[in-house]
Amino acid sequence: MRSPVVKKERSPIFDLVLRNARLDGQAVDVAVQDGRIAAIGQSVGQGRQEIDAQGRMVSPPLIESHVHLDTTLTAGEPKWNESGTLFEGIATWALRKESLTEDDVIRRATELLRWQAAQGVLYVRSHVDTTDPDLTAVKAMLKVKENVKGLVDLQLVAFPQEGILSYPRGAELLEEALRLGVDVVGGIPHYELTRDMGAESVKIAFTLAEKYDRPIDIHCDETDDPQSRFLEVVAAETIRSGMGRRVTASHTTAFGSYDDAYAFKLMGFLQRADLNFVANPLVNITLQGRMDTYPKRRGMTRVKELWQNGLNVSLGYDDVMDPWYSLGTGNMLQPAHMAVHVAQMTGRKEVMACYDMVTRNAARTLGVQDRYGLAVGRPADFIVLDAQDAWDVLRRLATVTTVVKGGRPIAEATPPEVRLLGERVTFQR
Ligand code: 17E
Ligand code: FE2
Repeated sequence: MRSPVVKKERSPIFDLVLRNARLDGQAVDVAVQDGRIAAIGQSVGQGRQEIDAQGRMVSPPLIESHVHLDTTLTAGEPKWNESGTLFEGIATWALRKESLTEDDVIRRATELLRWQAAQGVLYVRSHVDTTDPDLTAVKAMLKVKENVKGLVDLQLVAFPQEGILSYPRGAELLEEALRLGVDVVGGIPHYELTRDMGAESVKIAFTLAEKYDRPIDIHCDETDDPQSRFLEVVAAETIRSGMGRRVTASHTTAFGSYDDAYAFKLMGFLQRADLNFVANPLVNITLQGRMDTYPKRRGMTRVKELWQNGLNVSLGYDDVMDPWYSLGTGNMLQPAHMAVHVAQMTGRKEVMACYDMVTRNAARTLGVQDRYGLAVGRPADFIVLDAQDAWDVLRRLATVTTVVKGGRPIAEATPPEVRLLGERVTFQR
């Protein structure tokens, strides 16, 4: 493979120039100086280093809004999740946790972060299980966060997998994780032993968020049970606290099972709260619907309707090769592609919106929108994709051919070349 990175000698004025890229249908060059975007336009000056985008699309990096890096790369350990349910996943992870060490977590999480960075995923929000008396995964992930600085912008959520009130000292462990430096407060109200404990657990999460001045990201109503109504409690607490965009409700799959009268009323409250939503279509299409025969529910929140009602929705992979999902690569185009199908967002603008859900909407969820995006003065973090536009990216699950982080090329890839009976075929895969 011939590298698209070309060294230039003549009086360079920029550290790096990306030539002949496509942005909103226009051919542009992107110039980088001192790790920031210095110019975007036609025929900008020379760069010490130049990359030929060959007319391909340039985009801000992909963002992973919701993944579990402490559990990644453990599928089959110590056993496989045979039923495919959320609950067997939690029970399997509880077994794997017994032998957890910091080195084990650091090795696996770092490996996945490298896969992500190589595929242009440069911002990641990871949940980390706090229901462990030793907080082994928390301590390990805080080290990983330090280690990957400069490569991936990693946020950690203190996630009480076995409950805040239903696990021994669950609330204390959650608070200790925040004291140790975990960025975001989590919760799992639908898995608390009773409805009252679920509602109380949401209030505890908000109290901690206010005390430590941290955002919130709650695993909320991840069930097909239409009676699971903790999202309304999260909305009420968001309105009371005024935390708005600093609050995220993840999964909310029960919203896909609520009756329309309730869902319609709730949508108005959600708009008042103006919180963020994260859907995990790859994983929830497999975890949910498991107690249904037929018709079988899709087990995803109302992504299209949330988007149509002006709420911020982004997407997560959730799991890569762990007790909940044994497949996966970390490529964020896959959940976006699955969202198009599960949410039936097949209209032209709808497909484009699904790309936003793994880029700029996700920047809002993570609260990084002031340093994200292709604009002069922003950090020089961007990717080139083997595609014309966002629609084309999702149609073909396009290859990310170049990844630039902080003004430095950190990864490159060649799109697959398809041959038929020794001849080169004319379509692009
Ligand atoms: N834990 C949980 O409660 N739900 C999930 N989807 C995963 C872990 C992956
Ligand atoms: Fe999750």
